[in-house]
Amino acid sequence: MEIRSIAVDLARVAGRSSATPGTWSPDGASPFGPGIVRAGPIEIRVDSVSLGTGVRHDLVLRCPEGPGCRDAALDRVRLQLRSRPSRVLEHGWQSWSSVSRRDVHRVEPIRRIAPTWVRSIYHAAPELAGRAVVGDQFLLASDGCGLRGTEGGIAGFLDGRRHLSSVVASRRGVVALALLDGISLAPGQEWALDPLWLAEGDPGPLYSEYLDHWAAVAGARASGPSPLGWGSWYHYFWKVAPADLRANLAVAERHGFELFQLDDGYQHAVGDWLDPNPRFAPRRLPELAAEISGAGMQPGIWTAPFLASPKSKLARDHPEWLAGRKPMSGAWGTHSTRPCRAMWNPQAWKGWALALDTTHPGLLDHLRHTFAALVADGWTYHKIDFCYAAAVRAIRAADGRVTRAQALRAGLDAVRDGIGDASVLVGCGMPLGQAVGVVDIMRVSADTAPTWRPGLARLPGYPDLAPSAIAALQASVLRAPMHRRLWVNDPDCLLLRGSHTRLSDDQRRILAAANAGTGAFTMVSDDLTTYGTAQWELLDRLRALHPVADVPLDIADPFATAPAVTGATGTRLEVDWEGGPPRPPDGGARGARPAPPPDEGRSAAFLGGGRPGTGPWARWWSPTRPPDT
Ligand code: 9PG
Repeated sequence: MEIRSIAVDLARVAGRSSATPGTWSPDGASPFGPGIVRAGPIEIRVDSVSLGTGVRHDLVLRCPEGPGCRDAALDRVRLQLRSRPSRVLEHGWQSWSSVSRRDVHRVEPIRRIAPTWVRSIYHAAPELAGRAVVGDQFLLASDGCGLRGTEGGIAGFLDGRRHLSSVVASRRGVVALALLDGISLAPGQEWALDPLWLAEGDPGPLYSEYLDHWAAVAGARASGPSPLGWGSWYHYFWKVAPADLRANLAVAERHGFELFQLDDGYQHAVGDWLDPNPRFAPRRLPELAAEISGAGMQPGIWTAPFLASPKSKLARDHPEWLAGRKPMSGAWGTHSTRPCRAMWNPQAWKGWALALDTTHPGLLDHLRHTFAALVADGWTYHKIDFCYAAAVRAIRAADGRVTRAQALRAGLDAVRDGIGDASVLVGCGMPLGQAVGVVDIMRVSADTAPTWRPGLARLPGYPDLAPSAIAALQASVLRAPMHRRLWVNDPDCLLLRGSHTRLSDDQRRILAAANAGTGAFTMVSDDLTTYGTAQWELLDRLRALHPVADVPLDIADPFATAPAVTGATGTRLEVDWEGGPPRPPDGGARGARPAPPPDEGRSAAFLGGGRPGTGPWARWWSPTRPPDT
């Protein structure tokens, strides 16, 4: 892939009559290349250096001295690329967003009628939802690149600290967007974009190489812990009570769990993380943390640091910490009287939750103190959730001066400051680009559920995001190469229970194989007192093979119907979550090495369920026997 042309789009600014929307493009049709390009009054310095198989492009915007770009609000930088793929990986913005293989013309127009706040939580550029196939942060193409257009390729930003980014694919080609959110530059000011890496070749190897470069540039924390854990959410949900925790804690202790994580449901209101609700008040949270460490496990707690309920003490005492709602026109502006709504959760939270303004120094201080207090209470493992809220389009105190990416990163840095370097940070509902280098573990999928396919409660245009095993499985497999490159991948909890479930034995075995094959970060979220031999055997097996499974992973061909995920230790997962009719043996298996016969007897370790041709199936095996089996 190469850059063909560049343009800077300007935003409308409410109340600033001098600012006109429009586009600055370079004069004439000069070919794009390193050096200085002038677009309208702005200068863009381009440095291109070869990096591995591809080329790294660094672009620096500069506003010259003088009145030229005064009052101009920069909406986005648009880089038209020379490639025309027909099939790409639609890689969503945050943990829960869609990750799916798509033909570029399959745009899901129905997403346009999803409410604005829904589109805003799944996409970096919600206005493109239902209008184009987009890869946020990066786009992987199966074809359409190279001289003859037969090769695959990738266009990906190597960092996300400066701005959000989207790479748009259509029949007309590929456009990489740096989303600048209306920032303006002072005369003489320079502003660097996050570096962009462009490469052509086999999509599988390119995907891994891209992640290596991204991790290096962004300073990933990829060597953190991967404990065997228990979480409260997928069995007890928001009704979790201390008695449930105690019952599970006793069993978890007997079985040598390493982590015990309390999820949503203990707090009085979203936003007030140090105030428990009446169910928890008598036992107080610090006592609970002490009980968990007393049982030999790390105490983990869930929060949503960038959200607040309108009923919370935080929202009442500090209305100035709430982000404001953008006017419907989409114009940028600095005033709003209405708070920005970032989630509607009638069951768990009885209504709306509002987005917080992480450009506000007072809120950042509050976050540092709150998280330091939680650590002082004994919680050293933090699952921070709904983090996209700090980066939805909203009006923030520093509006016009920082991008949404910078606002989110400021919030994340405050949380990390509060918990310190030694605590474990897990991102959830988290935009990927801004979290690299801050989180140790990252949820890489939508929520799981004890049903294979999504139920009827599906959002139009987003059927694959409704809680289900398949929702978690698909994204976790397609994002497997991020494991131990950007962070430890969290493929969401493994639900092994035999009651209160619609998963069959076979489906649970498929999920266990997929857990092993996507890095083996294992959290269960069942009532452990109901576990029988089958559950404990499967869990013991996963635990035993953890050392060989928890390694950097590659996908031979991300576009294959049944992708093969291979580990540096020789492990191999083959999985087909849709489980269509049988295909010819090499159907879609371009680039894959021939598989050894996956029978249990001949491999040192084996997990699997289902059979090709009869529905969903998975098999995972390792050539080396785990040390303690
Ligand atoms: C707690 C849960 C669990 C879970 C998280 C996250 O769009 N939604 O309404 C929506 C609600 C909940 C949710 C995701 C989306 O789940 O992924 O593990 O912690 O919050 O509330």
